[in-house]
Formats: sequence, structure tokens, C-alpha cells
Amino acid sequence: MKNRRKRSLLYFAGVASVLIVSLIASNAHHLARVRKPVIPNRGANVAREPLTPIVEQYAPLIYAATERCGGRQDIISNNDFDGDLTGNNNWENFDRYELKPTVYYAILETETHYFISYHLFHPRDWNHFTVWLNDTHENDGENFQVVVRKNDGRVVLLWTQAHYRSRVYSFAGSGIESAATRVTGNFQTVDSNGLPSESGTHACVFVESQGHGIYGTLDSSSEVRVNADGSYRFKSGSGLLFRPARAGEEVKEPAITSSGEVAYQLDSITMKLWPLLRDGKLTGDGKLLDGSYRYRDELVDIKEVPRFYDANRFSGPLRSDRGISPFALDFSFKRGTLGALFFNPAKRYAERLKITGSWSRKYVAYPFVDVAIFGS
Ligand SMILES: [Ca+2]
Ligand SMILES: [Ca+2]
Ligand SMILES: [Ca+2]
Repeated sequence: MKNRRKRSLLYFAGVASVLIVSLIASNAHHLARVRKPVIPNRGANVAREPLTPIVEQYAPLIYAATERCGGRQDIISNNDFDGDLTGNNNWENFDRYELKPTVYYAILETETHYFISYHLFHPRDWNHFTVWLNDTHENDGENFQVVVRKNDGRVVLLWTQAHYRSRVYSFAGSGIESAATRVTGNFQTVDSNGLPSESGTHACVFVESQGHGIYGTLDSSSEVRVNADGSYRFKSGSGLLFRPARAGEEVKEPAITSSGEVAYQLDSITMKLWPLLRDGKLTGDGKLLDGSYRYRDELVDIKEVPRFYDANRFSGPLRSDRGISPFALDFSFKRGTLGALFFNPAKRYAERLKITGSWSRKYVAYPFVDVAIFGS
């Protein structure tokens, strides 16, 4: 009897030791400072489109909190940094290739407004300490969008996405008020000199470290403060300001991730990713994106609106595909309306918010009509 109890105790002590050792082993890499790799970024050149100059004029300032040790994982990157549009090798290739700070965009124009969708990609959603559950995942994506009033050039709305939820920011005089969706509050813009200004064209957003949720810089969840003189301070003391690259300026991964300004490049989703989605080459296991819902309204019928990046690294009971895709824009993540803010924002905002003043639903040169392959 005594021997059996002793054997049980030894058995449980052994199991506990194995668990503790493997927990330590699986977290050991978090202790190491993540260094910039030597293999150059393998991404394709950026694509431009006729309205790219408008996108450049309104290019956002991105205040990204970074972790002092693992800050490289908080750098926004092109999603083909390893030379392919395959999602499920990005966790592994993260350590091998340089990242190239990139902001993806898609722009739609109506008779009265511009709608500019932005997408930020990180190869890893990460955490300091993992317990083998869904606290980290391969590939991470989040979106935000600005709405510009054409008659005076003002940015009248900022919409941001954080962890499958979203927020709307606007101001008195924008003609945009709460209705079915609540307006969270005001947002910040800066002028071409980097100074906060109501008429500034560059919206300011804050991006979290690790989970990479996006908020307006005036939101209560923002961990950066942008001052009247354009200076800024991160709550944690560690962060990067990603700003649009100047003409001829080289865009490259920063060697230091705890402070400083980093130039980013702009790349067109409409020119680069949309043709692949339209032709069925972008979604499914082994491709870049996955987990699609259909979106259709009176304007467009998209059979596949991918919700996630494709991935194969374990991230919990809901499978490994994670990180929001560049097309998955809406106020919720629900089937039926997901994609509405990407493909038909003029209609979607008018459904969810109280909008007064001139607001056209008629697009100029709508680029997503060529969807014959998806029509049924
Ligand atoms: Ca890849
Ligand atoms: Ca993988
Ligand atoms: Ca998949």
C-alpha cells in the first residue's frame, strides 16, 4: 500500500516535471531578443492605381506600441515578406526574412466622399508566455478606414478594428452621428508638418503591441498621447511611429524597435489582391487567406469574402486560421454583412449611422464589378 502511494506520488511528480520543463522550453524563445534577419525582404513591388495620390494625401500616422524584447513582432509588414502569398509558412519564415513596413489600402470614390480602407499585417500575433492555447497565432491582420468629404477635403470619420470588434470616431459638424452604431468619440488628424489640426489630412491611429488591435489615438484604449507640438509619448515608453515614406525614401525594417520614426510603403489591395480573390486564387488551405463568407447586395455579389489569413499553427478550438483579412470589414464579424464596409461603405454607413448633408451612394469607377466568376 505504502509502495503504491509512493509510486503514484513519483508518477505525478514526473508528469508535473515534464509539464513544467516543456512549458519553460516552449517559452524560452520569448526570453531571447528577436533580431533583424539578414535575408532581404522578398516581397513584390507595390502596386499603384489612379487614386493613389489621394491615398498618399490622406496616408495615416500609425503609432505602434512595441515590446522592448520582442518588438520586431510589432512591426507592420508586407504579407509576402518571404516571397510568396502563402499564409501558413509565415510564423516559421518570420525569423528568416527582413520585414518591409507596409500599409495596404483600397479606395472607393462616390460623388461626395472618398472611402479609404487600410490594412495592417504582422506575421505573428504573439504573447510573452504561452500555455499552448489560443493566445498566439500565425499571421495577424486588422483594418481601419477613413471617410473624406470631397467638398472641403475634411476627414469626417475614422473606423477602426480591434479583435473582431470595431469603433467609429467622428465629430460635431461632420454630419455623422450615432444611430444603430454608436460613435465612440472624436479622433485626431495631423497636418503635413505633423501637427495636430482639425483640417489635417492624416488620421492618427494607435496599434497595440502583441495583439495589434487598432484604436483612434483619442480613444480610452489608446496607449499613446500625441501633443499639440506633434511630439508623442507611449504609455509603456516603447513604440514606433510609422509614417508614409517621402518621395525616393528607402523603406526598410528598423534595427531598433523601441523608438523612432519608420517610413512605410503604400500598396494597393485593389490592384494586387483583389484580382487573385476574384479569380479564386487567394483563399483556402495553403493560400494566403481563408474562412470565407458570401457578401451580396444590390451592387455586388462576392462569393468569397475571406475572414482570416490561412495558417497552420495551433491557436485554439476554433482552428488555426486567424488574423483579420484585408476584405473583412464591417461593424461585426457576422455572415451576411461582413465585407460591407469594404465593398459598399456608402451604403453600410448610411444603414448604421445618422448621416445628414450630402451623401452619395453612387460610386465613380467602381472596381469590384468584375465578379462574373462569383455570380451564380
Ligand atoms: Ca508566406
Ligand atoms: Ca506555419
Ligand atoms: Ca485554413
